[in-house]
Order: sequence, then structure tokens, then C-alpha cells
Amino acid sequence: MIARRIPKLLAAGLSLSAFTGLSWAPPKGFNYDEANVPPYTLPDPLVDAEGARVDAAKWEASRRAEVLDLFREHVYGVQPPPPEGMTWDVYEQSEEALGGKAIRKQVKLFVSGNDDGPVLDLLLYLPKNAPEPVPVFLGLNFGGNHTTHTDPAITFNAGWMRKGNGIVDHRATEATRGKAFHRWPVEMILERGFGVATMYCGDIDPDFDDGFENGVHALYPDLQNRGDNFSTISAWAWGLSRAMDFLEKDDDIDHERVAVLGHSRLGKTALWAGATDERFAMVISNNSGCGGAALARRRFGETVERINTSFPHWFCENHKKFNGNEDALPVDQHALIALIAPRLVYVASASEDQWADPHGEFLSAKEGSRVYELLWSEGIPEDAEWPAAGDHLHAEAVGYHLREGKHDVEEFDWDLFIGFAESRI
Ligand code: GTR
Repeated sequence: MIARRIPKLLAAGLSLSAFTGLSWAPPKGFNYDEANVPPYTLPDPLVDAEGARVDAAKWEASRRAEVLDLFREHVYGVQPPPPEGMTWDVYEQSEEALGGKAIRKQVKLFVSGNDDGPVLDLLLYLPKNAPEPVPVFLGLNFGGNHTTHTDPAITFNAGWMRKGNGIVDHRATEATRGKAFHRWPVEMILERGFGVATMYCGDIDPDFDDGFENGVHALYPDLQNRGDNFSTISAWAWGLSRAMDFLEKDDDIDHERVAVLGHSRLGKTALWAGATDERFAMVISNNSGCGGAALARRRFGETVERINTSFPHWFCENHKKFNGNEDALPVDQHALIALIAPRLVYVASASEDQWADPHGEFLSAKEGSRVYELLWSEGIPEDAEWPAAGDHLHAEAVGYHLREGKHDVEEFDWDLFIGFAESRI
């Protein structure tokens, strides 16, 4: 039996209600003024360790792998290979879900092949009567699958949940059913011909700093106590790949058209999942900010030091060397976007989400686009201006929008994600 340690006290000192989307004031003492962004030079992913410019062939043959390794070593840490003994069970299925409009499947993924190890609960809705296998949006949720829709048939998650400031042993109540509904417009997604799959991030690894003893980390003690250790974001991304292992085997799904998406810390995770697992045809970062789409060197809003202090478990140990020392990072986040090329990538920002540096998110989509061009795919043009709030910029392979409003996922965002995917994926 894997020990499930519960934190006595969360040290984060934040009053964020992550899945309810309650408003949260950005901390004082950080830069929110474009005029105070320090001068910086981005490391060019297209220049190799010897200082030589790489062409498309070299990028594909070796440079992409080198850049990926730099992120493993200095930012997110390593991941184990897929578990050999993983099994799954489609334990619930209905052809008459959501008032007869949808197929619902609930699947347990037994990471170590039995229920003694971590069990990941995947919820899947598919449009009914689809003439062929459907493309799917796959994303983690913050509060359990039961928060994503009011559907009473969704299994209630009684696992440990992160909530607010230093809460001890918090468990969800039935009152949280459907609480994150606005972030998962399932009916709209289905009507437009896509399926949607979601899983609770805490099933993979509970979101607290426990010395990597619980969740899937418990299976891989050898990947700890090292600078490039298997971090929580790496574990969440790895969990998304395990969900993909299942999606690949489900005949109702077109596994070559799976978009991985996430909001905020789970947006950072979606980007890392897209970089590490090339089976994802599209990657969507929603308000992912520091350690996600935003350029670290801008030091606008949340900084590397702040995120490593508030959430010491999200990134690998080596990442702490860059606290207050962003210019020494051998990569910046535009290179993460580049790792997704030439597959589809989408970066979404919100105008009032200053903590996540919306402009920095746009700039990394734009800078990462240079690798798309190298691979004969159209990214955001070099001379493109940052769209105004409410506007979007959809190139062939790279999409961006700036929603008006706060840090959240709204129907406005989904409408654009689907619109971008519809004609491209
Ligand atoms: C904040 C954190 C951000 C973002 C956010 C979230 O507290 O500073 O990087 O990830 O949490 O995940 O909601």
C-alpha cells in the first residue's frame, strides 16, 4: 500500500481558491509595469551548444532533443518511462449521458497494474452518433472530475485537495459537484464535434510539498534526491501521457487528433506534456504564466524565485539555482513552445492576469514561432503586435488570444480553442 501522507500545513501562504476561480489579488512587491522590464537577451534554441546555427534537419536530428534535455535538467526534471504493467478498467459507461446527448465513459488507470498503486480516474464525454472516431480535448482538473459537471453519475473524488491557505487534510464535499462547470463547457464542446477527457491532477500527485513520497512519485524513489528530480509538474505531465495511452486504444477516439490543454499550473503542465510526448497533436496553454508560456527573463509578475518558494515541488531542484538569476537559464519559455513545433500550439492570456504576464506569454509564442518557420509551418510573424484585449491572432500552426478579464478559463477561451482546432487538427 502506498503511503498517502497528508501535509500538516501548506507553506505557500497564498489565498488562492484554485478551482473555484475566486478572485485573488496579485502580491505586492513584484513588477507589473512594462517600463520596468529589464533588458534581456533570449537564448536562441536554433543555436547549438557550439554556437552553430542549426537547420531543419539538425533541429530534428539532434537539437530538439538537446533543448528538451535542457528543460529536463534545469526546469521540470526527468520522467520515468511508461509503466510496463499499467492496466485499465472502463468501469462505467453510458450511451444516454447528459440527457441523451453524449456517451460517458469513466476509466480507472491502474498505474502499477493493481489498486495498491496510484489509480487515475479518467472521465470522458463523447458526442453521440459520431460517424467516425472523434478528436478529443484532454486536460487535468483542480478539484476532482465531479467538479467539472453537475452530472450526478460522475464519480466523486474523496482524495486530498489543495485549498487556500494552510488547510489541513482537506477533502471535497458533495457541494463541490459542478463547481468548475464554467471551465468545462462540455455540451458546447460535444456540439462542435469534439470529445472531452479530464482527470484530477491530485490523483497523479497531490499538490503539496511532501518530499515526493506520495502519488506516482512513490513508485520512483530513484528519481528523487538529484538536481533533475521527477517534479510535480513532470508527474502531472506524465499522467497526461498515461491518459493518452488509454485514448490511443479507444476506437471511438481519433488518437491522432488529441489536444492537451490546461489552465494556470495545469497550463504549465500541458506545455510540458506537449513537449515530452509528441503524440499530442495540439497543445493549449491557458493563463499558464511563470514556468509556463511567460518568458522568465522579463521578471514581470511572478518570478522564478517566487514560484520556487511558494511551490518548491512544482519544478526540479536545479531550477532553484535560477532564483533571482533568470539570465543564467540556458533556455527560456519560448523554447518550450518551439519544442511543440510543428504541431499546433495555442497560448491564451487574460488582460487582468498581470501575475501571469500576458505580454510575456504572447512574446514567447511569437519567439517560439521562429522554429515553426524553420520547419515550414506558419507561426506568429516577427512583426506581429500584441493583440488588444478581446482580440486573437491565429496563424496556421500557432494561435494566441487575449481575453478581457481575470485569470480563469471561460467560454470565450473555449470558443477560440475549438475554432482554431476545427480547421487545423
Ligand atoms: C498561482 C501561481 C501561478 C499559477 C496559479 C494557478 O498561485 O503563482 O503560477 O499557477 O497559482 O495554478 O492557479
